[in-house]
Amino acid sequence: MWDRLLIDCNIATMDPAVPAPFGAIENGAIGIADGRIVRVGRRTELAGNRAREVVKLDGAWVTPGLIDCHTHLVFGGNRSAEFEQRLEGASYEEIARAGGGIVFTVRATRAASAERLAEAARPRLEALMRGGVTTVEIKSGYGLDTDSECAMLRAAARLGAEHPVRVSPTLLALHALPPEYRDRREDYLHLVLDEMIPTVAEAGLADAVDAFCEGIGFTPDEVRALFECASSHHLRVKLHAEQLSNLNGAALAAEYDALSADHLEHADEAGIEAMAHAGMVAVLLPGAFYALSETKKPPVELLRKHKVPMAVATDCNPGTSPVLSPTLMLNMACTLFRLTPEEALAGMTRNAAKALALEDEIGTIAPGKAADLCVWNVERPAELSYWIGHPGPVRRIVAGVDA
Ligand code: DI6
Ligand code: FE
Repeated sequence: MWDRLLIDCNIATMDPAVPAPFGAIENGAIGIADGRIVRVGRRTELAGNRAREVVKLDGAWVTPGLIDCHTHLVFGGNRSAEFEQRLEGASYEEIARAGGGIVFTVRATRAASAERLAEAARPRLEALMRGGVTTVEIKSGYGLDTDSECAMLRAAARLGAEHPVRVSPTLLALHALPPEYRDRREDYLHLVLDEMIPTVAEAGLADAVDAFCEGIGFTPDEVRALFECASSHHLRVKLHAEQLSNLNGAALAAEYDALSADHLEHADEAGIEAMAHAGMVAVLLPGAFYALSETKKPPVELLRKHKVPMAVATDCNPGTSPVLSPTLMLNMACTLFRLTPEEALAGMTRNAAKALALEDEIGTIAPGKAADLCVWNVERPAELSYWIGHPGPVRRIVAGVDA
């Protein structure tokens, strides 16, 4: 006897084993037991199975719950003043070099406790959830000392414990050089390698380690040292690469079996080939591209050619992507980067799961996966990216339970 049987629905399984676009099964049904999908198919194929509860969905579309695989959701304060400066002509890089930007948020973040950080992030998380998010990656990176980074990661864990959402925490150790290390770059690197990573690994506060490989961030050599250390502590790695310039970060990440390289506007074919060989995911972040009025687009054609899976995420952060709508990112991935609606949805489901090493658990509607689902009042799945910020599902199900 199953716990739940969802009927009277169309299903965008996003499962490549289902041959239709979106892995669609029309007039389908989903059987759920113990928080997992036990069976999915046409209604007629599931007839005869009994469940404690039969849920009629009035012809709605069911998709996997959305997975936002790149966010900086936890931070203190906000950067609306910097937004105004940029409107007056200052560039993101100029503001960063003048001691604003990320470092501005570092000051506000260090001033807050883990509890206050979670409180500030809660409305943002709730907005993402209303938009259909059932799993969210959350990076640290605005603490930049061991205690403050740990406070950020504890805030992320607390959010996951308090809400029906899965949280995947990432230590973004090399985000910006903290002001107190201005003339001592190497000392900061040593703090990260000798203290921050071991502490975070020991406490089990993060699943992965990330860095910002950029002229205004960290050099490939510094990132290499970080990745060596992370790997020795059995933490996976990922990289902000090729966002504002090309430092060959994608290829570097590939050498360390990274989960993903993210942004990639300036990536070249060699980098993408390296990603393909390493089985990495390309995480596209149209919110940051839009907010910075960038013109160079990520090389989507090359990613398709080399069959690198593309994920799409909000990059929710106070500086370059104050985005609170996952469905807006589906739309922007299509309008700005020319993804198809099917590619965009795969980017926030199946491929986003792979970017978090959770592809065995979530990301498609298939037997054995967790029953994390969204139920949408749409006529066709392409509608999810057609609306410029669809308001979200009518029902969100996490581990089989309405959430
Ligand atoms: N790339 C980004 O888009 C964000 N961090 C990063 O490494 C921006 C973070 C910020 O400006 O606060
Ligand atoms: Fe980011």
